[in-house]
Amino acid sequence: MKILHTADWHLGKKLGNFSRLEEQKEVMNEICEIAEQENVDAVLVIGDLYDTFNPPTEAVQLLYKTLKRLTRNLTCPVVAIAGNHDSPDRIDAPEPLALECGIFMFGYPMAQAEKLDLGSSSNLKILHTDKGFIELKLNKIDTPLRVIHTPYANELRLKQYLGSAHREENLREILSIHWKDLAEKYCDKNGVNVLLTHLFVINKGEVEKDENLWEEKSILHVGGAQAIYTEQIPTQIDYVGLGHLHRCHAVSHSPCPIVYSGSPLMYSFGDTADEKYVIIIEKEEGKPLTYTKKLLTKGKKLLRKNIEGIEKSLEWLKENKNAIVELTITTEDFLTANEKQILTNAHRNLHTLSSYIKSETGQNIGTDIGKMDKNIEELFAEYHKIKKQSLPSDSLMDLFKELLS
Ligand SMILES: [Mn+2]
Repeated sequence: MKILHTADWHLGKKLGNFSRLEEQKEVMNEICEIAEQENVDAVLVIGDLYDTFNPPTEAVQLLYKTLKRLTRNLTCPVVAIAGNHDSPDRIDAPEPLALECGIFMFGYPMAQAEKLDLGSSSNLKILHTDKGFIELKLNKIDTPLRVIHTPYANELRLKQYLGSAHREENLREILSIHWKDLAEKYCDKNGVNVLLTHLFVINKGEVEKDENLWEEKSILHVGGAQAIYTEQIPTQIDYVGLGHLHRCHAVSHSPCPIVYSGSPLMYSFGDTADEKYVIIIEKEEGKPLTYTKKLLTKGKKLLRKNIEGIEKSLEWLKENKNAIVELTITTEDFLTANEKQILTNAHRNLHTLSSYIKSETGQNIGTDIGKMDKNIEELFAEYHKIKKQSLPSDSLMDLFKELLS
């Protein structure tokens, strides 16, 4: 059995004024080509299908077109779940049409697919469904694919869906029990068992050692759901497919591979992973499951750069003309309108241009456009102080962070 795992497509994403739709079309095409070349038996898309709750029509069409193409005429089922950027209702809405095509879309954590007959023209069959679970008979293989699916929901909602809103236990325990129940009921050695979720999953032992995690954590964890530990994964599971973090990496290989495929394109200047991948999972009977990363080659790089002086900046812009750029120039004096014009004209995808003024002693005496050395939370606090003559309260700051995440 061969399965393709991808996530965090963020269709409809814009970066300032830059639409990423053309790049997204190219990379969607590339993902379809890989699925066709590899002749995969199923595809998993693990959340953040769209970038916003209300995506543009073009993004919706690109999603439907891509999912439909991935099913290769009812021979390759696609399971897609909602991420924190998706409106669960919007993900659920196409269900009646999607099901007929072999596309299983789950917007809510306890969603259960209708157990319909896909007709005699396809070997694809739904063997079992339950709340948060589906078992499929694939086109060419007798071994069934079991999928435990837990789309994103914030902590409170996730607890509500799992029927435990009033209980004191933390989300971790409640999810563990939910997963364990499903795994014990449906997942034995006679099938391939995968668990899909769009949550923040960490290996408790590793987290202090991994510096990259801290940045991601501060962005993604706040206001969302509690981090899930790898030790909560039921032992029956052969592979955990994750979405949420945009860097392709395995969180752990115990009790099975627990893997973030990452996004197919670079979506933020803070994204330190400039190589993007999809994952191909392989499970042969009687052998342990393996997986490989397949490089994606489409889309622009996002580069954040500090350079001293205009000439060097122009040179660097020329060398990196295909990237989308956030440039800070250190200069002796504020940039003139003319200099700004020259720099802006030198690059098609100059997303942010700011300057950093250096005094003779080398000290910063002011910044020009935007205060790029401050983070957005500090800027928000300053803005609030100017508008309301006071610093924002903790609860307002929390709300602001949740919106950011
Ligand atoms: Mn995402």
